[in-house]
Amino acid sequence: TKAPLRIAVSGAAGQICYSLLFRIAAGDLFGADRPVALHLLDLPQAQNAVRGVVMELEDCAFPLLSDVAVTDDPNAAFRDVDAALLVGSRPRSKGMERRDLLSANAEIFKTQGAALDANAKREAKVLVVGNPANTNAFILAESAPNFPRDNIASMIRLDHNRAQGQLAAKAGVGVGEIEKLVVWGNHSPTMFADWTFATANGRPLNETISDEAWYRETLIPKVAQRGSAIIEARDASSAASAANAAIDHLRDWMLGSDGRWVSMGLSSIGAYGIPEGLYCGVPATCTAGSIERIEDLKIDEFQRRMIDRTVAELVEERDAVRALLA
Ligand code: NAX
Repeated sequence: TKAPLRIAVSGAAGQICYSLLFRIAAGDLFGADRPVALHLLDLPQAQNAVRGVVMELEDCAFPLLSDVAVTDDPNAAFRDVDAALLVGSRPRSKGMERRDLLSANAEIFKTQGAALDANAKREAKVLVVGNPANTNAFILAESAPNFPRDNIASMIRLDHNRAQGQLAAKAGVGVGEIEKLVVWGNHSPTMFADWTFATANGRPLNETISDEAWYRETLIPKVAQRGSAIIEARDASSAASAANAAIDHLRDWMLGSDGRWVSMGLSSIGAYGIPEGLYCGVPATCTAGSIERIEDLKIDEFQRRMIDRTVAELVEERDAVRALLA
């Protein structure tokens, strides 16, 4: 049998991980012939709860799960891992200002960046899920100067999958038939779900659906506000779908996307007027472990306006956090 892939997962006691860890252990990430080992990271006060999750993992008797380690030390968690899913972050509590939220998370991702730099293999793939995901990924990268920036990404895949589901339903096709969809920008209500290049069975989607008003006034805001709609309905934020998106993102990245476009929060190289180094949702394809950015798309005036708006928000977050870290 093959050697296990080692995966660090932070926020292990939280609700996303209550779905994510079991799916990884079941083989949904790397397939049924690849054993996995989990390094579970959470805060000192959550260690007991993590041990409960480990008992349940044991009780599943997953044949692929080779071992599980539990720690509150990011240095131990990131040692020798092939991938890391950074799900844990500080949620907004009652009365907390946006500034306090940014600064609490900046501290977390600064510490984890230093630990990543000191301990992880340079080829490890790191996906930031915890919010504010784009800016947390930015801080992580800034705090890990010797770790390749392109091996850090932030998650916008849940928004991509949400848009894909809505578009398939509207077009009356299977979700798998939708291609070349892009979600640009911040994982926040300013995100831009863009159907301009999208196709259904190879045919342009804006011709198949042919309803510009629906696209602008229903689809785009619906995708942007889907997270709030789920909180409203469930009294808890999306968890199983977030875990699923994290698996989709990491699997495509490590095993390849088979030529399909995916949306990923990547460190900008300056394309589309996105400032260099900013973590921003953009289109890409992947082949086993490497990302190819799609950088030559022709952007129309509406796209320009929508991209500029979400990028402006990211720049504002970055500048606020830079000031806090200085
Ligand atoms: P929970 O509050 O259920 O769990 C978070 C866990 O993280 C807790 O166990 C907590 O102790 C732990 N944690 C906090 N600080 C930590 C640290 N410094 N090191 C290690 N662990 C730490 O949240 P959950 O619903 O699981 O969501 C986790 C994060 O994902 C949140 O920030 C949430 O906003 C974010 N999301 C991001 C999404 C995206 O698309 N990028 C979508 C889903 C989700 O909203």
